[in-house]
Amino acid sequence: MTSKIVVLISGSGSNLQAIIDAVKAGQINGEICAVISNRPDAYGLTRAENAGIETLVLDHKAFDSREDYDAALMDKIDAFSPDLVVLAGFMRILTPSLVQNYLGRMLNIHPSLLPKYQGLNTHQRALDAKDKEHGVSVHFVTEELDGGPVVLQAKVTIESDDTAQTLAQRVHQQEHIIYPLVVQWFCEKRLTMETDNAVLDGQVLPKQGATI
Ligand code: NHR
Ligand code: GAR
Repeated sequence: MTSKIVVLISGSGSNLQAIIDAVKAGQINGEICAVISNRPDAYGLTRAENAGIETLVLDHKAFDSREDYDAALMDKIDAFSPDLVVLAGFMRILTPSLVQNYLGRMLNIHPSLLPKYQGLNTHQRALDAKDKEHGVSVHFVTEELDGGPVVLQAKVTIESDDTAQTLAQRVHQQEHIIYPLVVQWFCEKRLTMETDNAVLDGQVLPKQGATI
């Protein structure tokens, strides 16, 4: 059975593109049935249109509260009855009721080696802390922001002349490798979330996720 995927974005959508390409290449046994953006000007919408994928904009500015916004968002997502919801640079914190509704079938990519640097401005924070390495994590979404079980991480060595921009660029290259791979595992039914653990091929994954 082909898995149905809904992708949520806010911006450029380069991770969305990597997943589109992996579906097209037959690497992912899934179908992206819709791309939803909270920002009307997100370039990822154009990427989706170019790939012939249905797009929807649900602008958070048109809603009075997060609860109202998320209720509307849940309606839009549920209309596609997806097996998997993928956050790909989606920049709105989600309410507990929305997260509960998709528990175990919602993934996020976060640009840090979680549990380090939850939240925003991760590249600058890694530089400010004089870290030697940085990276990216794919995790299941739970109510705790960037706190759900990690599935896979990729590391990037920090160079002495790195800026937040140069570092972000190298992290992005890794993102485009690991996110399609994790989506592939999920669609192959090899990956599940069980009581706050990520499980791959029947094995509970360690806190830092799988090793590839
Ligand atoms: N929601 C829950 N409940 N749990 C997670 O793990 C989530 C989530 C929603 C989004 C992505 C996340 C990231 O990878 C994500 C994970 C946005 C913010 C944020 O502060 C923080 C983390 C993430 C996404 N957003 C501001 C807000 O008020 C808005 C910022 C903006 O619009 O630019 O929602 O880092
Ligand atoms: C990615 O670097 C992703 O890790 C990050 O936003 C970028 C989106 O890029 N996500 C977050 O910071 C979530 N808060 P993209 O739109 O080109 O995929």
